[in-house]
Parts: sequence; structure tokens; C-alpha cells
Amino acid sequence: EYGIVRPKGYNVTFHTNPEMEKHHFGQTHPMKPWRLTLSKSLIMSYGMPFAMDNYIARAANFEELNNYHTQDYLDYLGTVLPEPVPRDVESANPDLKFNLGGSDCPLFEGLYDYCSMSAGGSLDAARKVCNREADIAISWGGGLHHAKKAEASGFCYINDIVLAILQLLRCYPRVLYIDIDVHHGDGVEEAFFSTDRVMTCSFHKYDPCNFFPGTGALEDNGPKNEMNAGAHHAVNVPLNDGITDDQYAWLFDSVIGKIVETFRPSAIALQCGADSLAGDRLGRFNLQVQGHGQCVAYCKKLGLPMILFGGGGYTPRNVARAWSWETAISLQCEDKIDKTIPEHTPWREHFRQEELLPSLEQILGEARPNKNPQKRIQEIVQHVHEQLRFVQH
Ligand code: V1S
Ligand code: CA
Ligand code: ZN
Repeated sequence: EYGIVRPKGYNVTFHTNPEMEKHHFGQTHPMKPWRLTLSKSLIMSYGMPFAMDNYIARAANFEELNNYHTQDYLDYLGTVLPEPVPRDVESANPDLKFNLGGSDCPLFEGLYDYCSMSAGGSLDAARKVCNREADIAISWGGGLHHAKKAEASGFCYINDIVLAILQLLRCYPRVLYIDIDVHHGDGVEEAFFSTDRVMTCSFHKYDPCNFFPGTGALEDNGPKNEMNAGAHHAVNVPLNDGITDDQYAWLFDSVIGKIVETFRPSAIALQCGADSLAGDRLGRFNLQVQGHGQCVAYCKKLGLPMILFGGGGYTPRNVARAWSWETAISLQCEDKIDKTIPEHTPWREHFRQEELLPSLEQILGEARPNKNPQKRIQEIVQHVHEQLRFVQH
């Protein structure tokens, strides 16, 4: 009824699993898988599923997870049972096996299923892009960028992005990974540290002592040894609290534009963590739905095959707004979208807690003071340009 039609000349695939959304990390934990239900219901209310191919993500099997993660880690992840964490045993407990069971990466009912469904969605997305059945494939249940080969970290247990990029590398010579989550994409950077076939670029809040995970300085650009193929192939954009849409868009275009010119990627993997939006429970930036979506729009214009992943995002209504808007951008139906949240959304009442006529673009949240001087933003771009002089493909 919104007249949203399939975009001409290209295809979008959408990968979700309603079972995944039913899992709970625990009452006080910021990661709420039902934000995926909220997002999908808003996307459906706009009629967007009519314009794309929708798939129920299958669970990835052991062998697929084992393409990156170690057998030991997966065996443990598959067998360990939830037990109540004593209040005083905090997540920084060094005795935790594979960092599982603390407050950041708790053990909960169905954990292994949750992880394999998240990875399954992203693997399905990668295969669609590989087979040229999708120009853009969307996996909002993925984007878990902190997980390591044999360690859980920051709400992430299985690195679905690494698994998906490994798939892309079977059919594309070079993949560009971009990460707009407010946190550093350390797990993905680490996985591809020693190859020149993947360039990673993360934009994040950086404060080594006070903000998770504490890595991702401007000067961390991959292996220091020039003989290592991965040298210069990690780009880091460390930022401060309160960055605005305009500054972010300028940075994003300057940095990604230069990377595309020098690295010449054949496919893009874009992690769209929505915790970089203003008003996020954990984030510190001032991005609006518009500014966040601008990054997706910029990448889409490059005309390269692309996967969109989810990631962080701790104010569920804002997550749903951003990912709905970015699904619309993928479908090129931004102009057909009514900016007032549709009347018949099952969640309309939920959004109405904010305003009588809740809007898709207008997110709640106080603006934070912007602690990013323009001079510093320019220095960052300068550094990245100098770094990329070493990269020629
Ligand atoms: N920031 C933050 C934060 N908040 C929590 C947290 C809060 C309540 C809980 F019940 C459980 C955890 N943990 C953190 C961070 C991890 C952030 C992960 C972001 C993930 C992503 O968005 O990038 C991708 C999905 N952890 C820490 O800061 C570590 C601690 C050092 C401090 C907080 N305590 C709870 C654990 C140890
Ligand atoms: Ca990031
Ligand atoms: Zn995050």
C-alpha cells in the first residue's frame, strides 16, 4: 500500500530468524535480541518485504563455525551450561574459560543456537552476494565484531562477520570491511591482520582506559613489519564524544573515498552498529538516523556488491528506526517512506511513549557536547591519506 516496489536492475536479500530474537542475555544486560523483532516489525509495516527476497536464516553448523573459531572453543560453547553468576564475580575475572560466563558474555539458555543462527544469517547473506543473487544482502542479526578465534568478548561469541568475509574471499579478490558501530571492530581487524585481501576500517569512540575495548588508535594500521602483507591494511578512525552528522559524513566520505581509490575493493562488508546514534544507552556520539544512514547511502552509490550487518545498538526504538531507514536506502525507496511511524505497527504504542506522532527520523536523546575539534578531524584524514600511500592495488 506504500507502493514500495522492487528496485530496477538489482536485488536485495533479507536474512532473519525469529527464533534468534527470543533469547535473553539477562535482565540488566544491554543487549536485547528483541530489538531485532522491533526492527523487522517496523520494516514490515512499511511494506518493504514486498520489494526484497526474504529468507529465514538457518543455523550455521559446527564445520562452518570452525572455519574461523577453534574446535576447543566451539566444543566448550556447545556444552557449557548456564549457571547463576555470583554478584561479586565480575566480568573482568581472568579465570573465566574463553571469557565465557562473566557479565559481558553471560551463559544463557540456548546460547549456542543463538550464536549459530546469527552466523547462519550472515553466511546466507555472503552466499547470496557470492552467487550474484543479491547486490545487497542484509543480516541485522549479525555484526558481532568483537568475537575472537577462541574467545568471547563484548557481547559477541561467534564472529559472523569474519565467517561471511571468508566466504566472500572465495569469489572476490578484495573485500573492504567498514564498521560504524561506536566500538572498535577489533575482532575483524585481528582476523585479517596479516592479509592484503581485506582492508578493515573502523570508526569508533576511542579512550583506551575508559571505553571498551580500548584498542583502535589512529596509528594502529596493521603489522609493523613491512614484509607482512597486512601492513597498512587496518584503518582506524578514533573519535571523541558528541560527533555530529556533518562531521561524521565528511570524515566518512574522505576516508572511504580514498580507500576505494587505492585499495579498489571488489565487495563491501558494512557493519551498521546503531550504538553510534545519539541517545544510545552505551554510545557517546550524536548521530541521527540521517547521518548513520548516510554511510549506507554512500557505500550503495559505489555500486559494489555489499553485505549489511547489524551490531551494537542499546536503545531498541532507535535501532529499529536506523535499520528500517537503512533497509529503505538499500531498496531505494527513501522517498516513498512516510516519516511518521505507520499507524498499524504493532509497536506504535511503544514509539508513542516519545511523541504523539512518532517519527522515523527523530530519535530521542539529549545532544552531548561535541568534543571533536575540526582540526583533529582534519588530522585524522591527513593521517589516513598518508597511510594509504603505501597501498596500491
Ligand atoms: N560500555 C559498556 C558496557 N556495559 C556493559 C554491561 C552492562 C550491564 C550488564 F549487565 C552487562 C554488561 N558491558 C560493557 C562493555 C562491553 C561493550 C560491548 C559492546 C558490543 C558492541 O556493541 O560493540 C557489539 C555488539 N564492557 C566493558 O566495558 C568491560 C567491563 C570492562 C565494564 C562493565 N562491566 C559490566 C564488565 C567489565
Ligand atoms: Ca566501529
Ligand atoms: Zn558497539
